[in-house]
Amino acid sequence: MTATALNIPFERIADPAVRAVAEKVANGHRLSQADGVALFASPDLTGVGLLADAVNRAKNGDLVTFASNQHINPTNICTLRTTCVFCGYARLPKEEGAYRYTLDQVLAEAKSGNDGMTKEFHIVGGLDMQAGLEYYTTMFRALKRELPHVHIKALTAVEIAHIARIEKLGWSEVLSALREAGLDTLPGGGAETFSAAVREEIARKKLGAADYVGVHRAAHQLGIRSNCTMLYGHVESYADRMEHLQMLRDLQDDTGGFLAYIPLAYHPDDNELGKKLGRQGIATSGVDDLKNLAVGRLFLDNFQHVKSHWIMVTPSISQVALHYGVNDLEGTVVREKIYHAVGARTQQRMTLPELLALIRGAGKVPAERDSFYQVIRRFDDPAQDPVVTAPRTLPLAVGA
Ligand code: V47
Ligand code: SF4
Repeated sequence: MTATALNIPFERIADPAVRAVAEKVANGHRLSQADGVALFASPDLTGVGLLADAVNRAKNGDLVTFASNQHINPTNICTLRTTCVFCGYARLPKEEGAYRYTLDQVLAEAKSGNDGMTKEFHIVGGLDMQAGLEYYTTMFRALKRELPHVHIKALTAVEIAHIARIEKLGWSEVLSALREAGLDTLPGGGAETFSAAVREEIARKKLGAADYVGVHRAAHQLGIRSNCTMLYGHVESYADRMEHLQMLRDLQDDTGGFLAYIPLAYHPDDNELGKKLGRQGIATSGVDDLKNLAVGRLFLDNFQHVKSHWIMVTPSISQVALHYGVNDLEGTVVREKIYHAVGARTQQRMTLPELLALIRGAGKVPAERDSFYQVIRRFDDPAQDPVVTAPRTLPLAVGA
């Protein structure tokens, strides 16, 4: 990627607290958790953004990448349905709307996708007692047989631990068996916010922070790369966010196995937590979305890539985020369900021309990447863009 020298515009940073953090960055010092809290607390959003932008430009230049990916959610049946109070996607086995795809349904969805453009399947779902190791190994083998060119990014750390528990196997055994069947990388979901007190309130019974990190460490040790996330904008404090980022940075120091960091904006509709907080219809603010991306970029100095999830924060905020430290956008997606079950009003897919227009509108250069963030093709010249005729938006399809 086209990196440049670090060039921080100190004169345009108004808040002395942000300027103090900028000094540390300029001198090559790592940020502390207190620095991160100061950035979150600062009213100088522009200053925080300028700093994050300078750091991102030094790492990634003007290039903004995206993947031709396709989300598949094979089951919404989940044993944690009543205790993950922020989730609107999960169902109990006999509840209305519960579904578990057969292998044929997974293959049909995989092939129905993206006019043959899909290069990555992003497969996540619920903790379903009937979806154990064989369900997923059979699925991955079939996907690789039918669509061998497509990368499989599948199963959060929480799902890996669930499969290990029901099969009475260790995490590494499960990961090895899945890799043998075709798993390429792990997505970053399931992290939520690591603080034990926050987890108790929003995700009681879910895999704890140390085990989330442990599963990713086990994957990295096997050579399986992964992403990581943080769910923000619910009951957590700034200090909770920084404790979370510290754990991610520490693991990255140890293994270098994370590909990207993706902050996930909490959506309050159609879930218990949203009702309890009186937040129905009130999503995270654009300011907080940008701050989370920028602080992630600044604190996670050992990450190359920070991704904005346009489905969760809207395409417009994702576009602006390209000036707040972000160098990667969630890709084409095709048919999103998890956030559309909790109030996301964004479209469920993005076509290539829409992604190109979004990135160019921010004055950046779009590039399609593979799942390991290697650039496949740059789109420097709009006159050379391929002609794409895919429809703009698919019908909303939550559940099966
Ligand atoms: O862990 C659930 C989140 C995640 C809500 O690795 C919610 O590239 C907001 O794994 N409001 C799963 N978020 C999604 C996931 C993911 C997404 C994008 C990119 C990547 C990647 C991974 O969805 C869950 C949870 O944090 N989620 N409910 C909600 N109400
Ligand atoms: Fe299940 Fe994941 Fe929803 Fe929790 S967030 S209820 S683990 S699907």
